[in-house]
Amino acid sequence: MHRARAVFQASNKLGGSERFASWLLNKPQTAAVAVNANRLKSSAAAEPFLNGSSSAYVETMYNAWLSDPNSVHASWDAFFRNATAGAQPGVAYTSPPNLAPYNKNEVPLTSLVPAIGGSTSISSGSPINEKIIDDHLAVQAIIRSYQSRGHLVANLDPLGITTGDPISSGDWHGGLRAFASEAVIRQHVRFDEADMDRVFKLPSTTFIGEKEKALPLREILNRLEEAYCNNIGIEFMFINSLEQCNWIRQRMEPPNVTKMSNDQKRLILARLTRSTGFENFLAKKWSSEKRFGLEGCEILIPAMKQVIDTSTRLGVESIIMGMPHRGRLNVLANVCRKPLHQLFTQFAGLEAEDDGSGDVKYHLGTYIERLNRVTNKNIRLAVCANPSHLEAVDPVVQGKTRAEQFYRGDNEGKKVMSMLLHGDAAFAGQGVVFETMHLSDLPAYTTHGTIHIVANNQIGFTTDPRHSRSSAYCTDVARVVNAPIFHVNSDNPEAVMHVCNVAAEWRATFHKDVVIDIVSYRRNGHNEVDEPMFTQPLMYQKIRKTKPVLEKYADQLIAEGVVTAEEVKDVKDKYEKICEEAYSQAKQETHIKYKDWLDSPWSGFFEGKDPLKMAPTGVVEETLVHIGKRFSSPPPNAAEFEIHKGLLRILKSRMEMVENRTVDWALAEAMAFGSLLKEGIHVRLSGEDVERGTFSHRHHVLHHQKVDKATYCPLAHLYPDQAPYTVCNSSLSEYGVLGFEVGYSVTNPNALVLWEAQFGDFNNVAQCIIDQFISSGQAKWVRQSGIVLLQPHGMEGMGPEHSSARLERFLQMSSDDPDYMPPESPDYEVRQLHDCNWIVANCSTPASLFHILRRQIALPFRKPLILMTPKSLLRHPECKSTFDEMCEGTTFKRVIPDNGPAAQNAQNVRKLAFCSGRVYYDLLKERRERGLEKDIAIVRVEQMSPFPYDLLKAEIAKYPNAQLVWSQEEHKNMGAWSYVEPRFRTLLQGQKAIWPKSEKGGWFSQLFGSSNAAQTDSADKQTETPRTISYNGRATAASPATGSKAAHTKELKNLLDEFCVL
Ligand SMILES: Cc1ncc(C[n+]2csc(CCOP(=O)(O)OP(=O)(O)O)c2C)c(N)n1
Ligand SMILES: [Mg+2]
Repeated sequence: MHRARAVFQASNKLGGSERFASWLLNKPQTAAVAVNANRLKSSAAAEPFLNGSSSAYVETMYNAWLSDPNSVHASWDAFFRNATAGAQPGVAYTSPPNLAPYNKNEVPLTSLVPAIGGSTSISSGSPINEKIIDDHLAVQAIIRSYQSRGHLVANLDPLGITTGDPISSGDWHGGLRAFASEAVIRQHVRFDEADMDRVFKLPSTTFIGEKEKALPLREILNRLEEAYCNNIGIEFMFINSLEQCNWIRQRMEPPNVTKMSNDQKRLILARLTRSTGFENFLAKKWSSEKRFGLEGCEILIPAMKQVIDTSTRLGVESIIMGMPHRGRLNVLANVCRKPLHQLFTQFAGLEAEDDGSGDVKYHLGTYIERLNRVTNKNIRLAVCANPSHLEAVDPVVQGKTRAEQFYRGDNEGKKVMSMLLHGDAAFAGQGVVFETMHLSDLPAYTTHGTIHIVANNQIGFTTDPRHSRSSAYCTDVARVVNAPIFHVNSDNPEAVMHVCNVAAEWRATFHKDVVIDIVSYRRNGHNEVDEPMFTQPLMYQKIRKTKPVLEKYADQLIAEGVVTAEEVKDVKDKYEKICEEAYSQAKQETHIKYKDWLDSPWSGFFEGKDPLKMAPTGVVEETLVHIGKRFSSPPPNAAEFEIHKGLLRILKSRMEMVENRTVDWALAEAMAFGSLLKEGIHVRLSGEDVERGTFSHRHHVLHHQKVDKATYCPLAHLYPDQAPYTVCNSSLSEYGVLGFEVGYSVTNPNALVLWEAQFGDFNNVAQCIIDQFISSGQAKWVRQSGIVLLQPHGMEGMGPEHSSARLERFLQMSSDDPDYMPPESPDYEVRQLHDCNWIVANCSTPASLFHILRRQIALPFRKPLILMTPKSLLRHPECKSTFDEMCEGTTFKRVIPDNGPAAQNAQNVRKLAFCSGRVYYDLLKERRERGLEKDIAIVRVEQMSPFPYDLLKAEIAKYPNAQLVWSQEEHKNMGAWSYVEPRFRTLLQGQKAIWPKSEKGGWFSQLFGSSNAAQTDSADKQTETPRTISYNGRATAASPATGSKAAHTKELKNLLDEFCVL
């Protein structure tokens, strides 16, 4: 053992006192501590027990003592107190007082000394034996080293191709590496054979001994190797909580922890048989179809089922899952137990019976409620539909999980949990993983722990880990949230099941994220028609020689006598028969139904509803007054609750508005929210700085100026029986948070979920969620969402990124056909809304805001609403509405006609300008200042998409002699122009023929029948003398806005000059 000590000491490059000083100086310290440190340094150097390798131990003690003197033993406390108080060198140490029982975290000095086999003990009163202390410290250091570094040498790769020498090559990020323990864990310590049989006391931070308090060194090393360097590699020592570290050690260190009963082994084998059999069956029947099979990681299915079993046993009733392409069909079939024939019909190329454009089979979601036969408890399983965009579904799953927890009152996440599956390349490469992880512990976003499973096949399409990440593991992102990470070799099914159990228990105990990294391989190419040998020839040579895990495990269990070869075959044949029967059943089907693949059924929401009937959005005045007053009042305990003086002024002016029966933007928004809350609709507003509002206009949370965290939210206290109101500042994330809110919004149709972008085009960071989930989600997955995106938008000289929310992009993605004018009918508005993919609006009045928000809930279905919101209008004196525009009988105005002198003198109006949003107020002012109120009419298009053809047609007809212009403040290649222009053309010139006119009548009557004949005529008549619309606005540009204030002003002036030209 002396060599151990020698090497250990050699590794301490500095002598005891220097080293002591160095760590003192490296730590951030208060001034007082820093002064004392010098004294401590000299004092320490003179203490007989402080030298050599023990200084590392003392360092730990001192650090602990600095942060909490009670955390170290009384003798250390006394020593550090004396030393820092200036005790002369050599006298700072005092004998320990009477040794009271130790706390869990304390390590008594005596425990360092062997009780068995050792010859000396400090408790006997004899001088401290330096060698014994050093030897024990060395053993402790080894134990700790295994705990923190054992994973580096664990045998994790079923292919065994991880090679390399990290020490000489310095290459730590070439994937998983298997290195000898000596090199990685015990590099500073060498043992003689004679040391191996010496017995050492085990510290309280290890559980390898189970009931044994001391073990021979040989046994210590064996057990550590088994726990940390076998088929499981654990990363957990970075976790800040000692309790959590001990919890993991307790579950991973005792000998034989992964041992399973024969019943458990048979269950694993049966599940593995199904998982393998499913892929084999698909490969046999549809050999050239893409299915992104699971071959090489078939253990994923038993692993997920194990997590579900353990979690249900611990009280979970609902699990929401998100996963990528790999093995998805297998998960649906064997984890969710989706009827096999439904899955097989997806391969038959059948047409869909219901609406929508559908999606490829390995993106579809599902929802199933069933009895878990292992736990005999009911369980609900949902797999969220997702796009190809890897990891994009992560925040969506979290939002959905959070919502389900919220609506069930499951405040601690005991009943509802999420499980996210990842590919190794995507988990490391996609930033949204990080964003999602960072939501995991935020009060308004936590789902109280997610179980992440990485199907780590050590490849991403054709790229291997050396080129797909700079981190040692693909899971390193999880370290930021202190999630333990269990790497496990997929060829050891029992080890995999053990970590699944531990992960599920971890989640149930600590309600924090955990990662299971199943290290496996991909037997085929990226998909079934890909050739992997082009790019990974050596890896695939190895794979060809590797037996499937089912075979290996079956052989193992046969050898152990747990099952017979006949039983193995029997289970396999039975499953194949089930598949064959489902295959025959699938052949009978003539259509597929997208509804079978819905992940969030809204039971009861659609039933009995007229799909074209909308509830009124106006409310009784009393409600407006009540909400307005509450919203304008300080907290009821105002005397004790001190709010900011500026806020008192804001509240006062709000109250004055209420008394004058008027509202500004913030008040209208509050009244929309408040009236919905009164009706039992949960409202959730989330986004960056939304509580106050980016432009300091909202103030939904009032802060006590003297008491930390004391807040008051008026909208949460409007009525005793109101629905809950959630307003929450989010992390600084768009992609993650918007995804989260989309997930939230699809859970409960009776909720208004809003996400506010900070301003300008920051929403484009969340483009994937906008494109993949919001604009196309219903078409692909028949899943509706009423999410509202509030997008501060306006050209106000704030520079390129703070101006435009990129209205044009949202409009460009609107699905209403620019060449098709729906036939007029009394329910025109709701019919159009029903058929569109989303609503895009740019409102100009608080009343419009009020109604359009309420309309989201009044509709008998749900549609996303993209709402451009103002900045300067928040305080614009003219941007006010009266209660008369919001009371019973009033509705949302898709178009606001001119109601001034121009409208009264319509025949003589020379210009009819259409516009939307903020620019209206600039036009209004200019027209007034130039005395053109009789000559120019201004009509506001509040709802841009779906395009209000019916109302605009009437407006155009009202001004027969006016030239038509579209006025916008955005550049010509931006804003609404490219959207409205073809639609106005259709309105003015008639619709384009979809097919040639027939003998029997026009194309229009063919499409819509003779009742539309009048419209056909008028369209035909109009084509004789077509009116056209021209553009009034900024020129085209590459950047959304200029950075120069002067250029901005000039551009605006040009726009307004042009507007006034008659
Ligand atoms: C955001 C995104 N970028 C690129 C792709 C294209 N793509 C599909 S699968 C794949 C490789 C994924 O590798 P990994 O995450 O390891 O999963 P595996 O296929 O190995 O299971 C890539 C790059 C994608 N689907 N999504
Ligand atoms: Mg992969």
